[in-house]
Amino acid sequence: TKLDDFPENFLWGAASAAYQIEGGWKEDGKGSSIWDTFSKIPGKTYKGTNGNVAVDHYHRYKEDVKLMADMGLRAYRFSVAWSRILPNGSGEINDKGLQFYENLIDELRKYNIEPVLTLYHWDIPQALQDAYQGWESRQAIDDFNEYARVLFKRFKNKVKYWVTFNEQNVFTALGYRWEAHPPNIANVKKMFEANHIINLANAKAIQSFRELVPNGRIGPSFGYGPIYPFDSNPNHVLAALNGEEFQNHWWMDVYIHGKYPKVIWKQLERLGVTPTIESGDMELLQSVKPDFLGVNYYHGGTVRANKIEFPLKDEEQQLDKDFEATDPYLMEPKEEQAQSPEVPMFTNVSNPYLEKTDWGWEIDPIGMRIALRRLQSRYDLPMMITENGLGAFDELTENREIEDQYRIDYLREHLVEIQKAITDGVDVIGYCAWSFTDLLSWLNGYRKRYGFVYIDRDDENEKSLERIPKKSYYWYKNIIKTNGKSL
Ligand code: GCO
Repeated sequence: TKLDDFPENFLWGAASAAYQIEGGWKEDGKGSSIWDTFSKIPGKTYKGTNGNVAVDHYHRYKEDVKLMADMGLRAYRFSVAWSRILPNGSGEINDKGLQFYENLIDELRKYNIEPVLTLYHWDIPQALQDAYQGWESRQAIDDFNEYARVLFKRFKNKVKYWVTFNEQNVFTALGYRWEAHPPNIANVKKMFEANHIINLANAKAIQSFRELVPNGRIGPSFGYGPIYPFDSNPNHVLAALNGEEFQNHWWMDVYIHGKYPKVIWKQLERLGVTPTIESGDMELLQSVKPDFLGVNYYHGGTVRANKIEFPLKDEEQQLDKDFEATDPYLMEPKEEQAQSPEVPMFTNVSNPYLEKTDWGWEIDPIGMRIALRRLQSRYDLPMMITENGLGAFDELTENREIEDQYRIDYLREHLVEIQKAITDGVDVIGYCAWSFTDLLSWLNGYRKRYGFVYIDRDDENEKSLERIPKKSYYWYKNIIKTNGKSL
């Protein structure tokens, strides 16, 4: 089949997050966030790296936006640091913080780059964590709403696209289950409670948005990956259905339909970890619907039936071992519970058909098309790819260039699958590659690079922080210029 062209106003973009690029962590009245605290706990991040300086975007945003403009970028997704706007989380507004984002937005608009503003990219103010344990308390719903309303009012005429929460599935799992992100907790019950509270915060902020920004577009960005069965054994197919509902629809159904999937709800009931539903909660969740779905796509997952009832065959042992470190949340009870109702719904394995990145992430461009197709069928909303990209060890050549052909290949293969999905009939409105410049990887320091623009710094030294466009920068520039025809 001949492929359809990308839509005329397709938002060719790139993305970032405040903590990963800004630096200026105490500048102009900014308060601390939970990441400012957590990254300083010994052993939590690679070589103790943190975002105190990051890539100094706070001071160099004009230079960065100029590079975007020279590239022809049509959209730039960034996040606002809540603790710049409300240093104590609520109450006093810090105008200098607002001014920074206003300057950034004005600079983008000067070059006709559409700002895509993320309200929450993982950095709740430390003051709210101290006051009431952050997302564990319902007070966070009102405080988040207050923060969102400040931004809605200030930027309603300058920003059309808004993202509420970035990868709620990722930050709640890593933060409340795996002690890998702040608030550094390992408690499944708390994870589900916090999730529910964040769902309510999401809905309430969207209510405010309808009132204050009637012509804007808002939606969450979800870290989505399609779940595949290990093979056509119906037991594995059923496990994949469980995985898909548990790892994806548990969140997305709430965003779009205001309800939790019944099958997973019953499983959580059996485990005694359902969140507390108060009267009015479900009505609030059902009262709003996003305008679009932000999809962060890196890879999917492959699962098999649980290994207690369906023991592994010899040849499956290695696939299983690869994933031992990342068992899916609570779906893997201890062996002694095997006879209880807590039979795991699925077991993650690695996919024998897929190559991996330097960081062990599966490379699966077709999964992008499958993702878009599944989400279009289930939710029927326009979609924006709000993240997709390759983390790699980029090395400067003698001429101080970056020959990142591997990144070009990766992005091109994913974009071709997006074009195929569009040809299939999926409504995709934009693509924000992750990321524009290199930035701080939350747990992996500065050596895991994603950007179109190299930053001269490493984990120990800030060095010159010079910006050096990579080969992929010029490649993407041409893709944008031809509206994808040169793919
Ligand atoms: C990393 C991650 C991030 C995420 C992003 C999620 O290495 O730290 O890949 O960069 O992609 O922050 O929204």
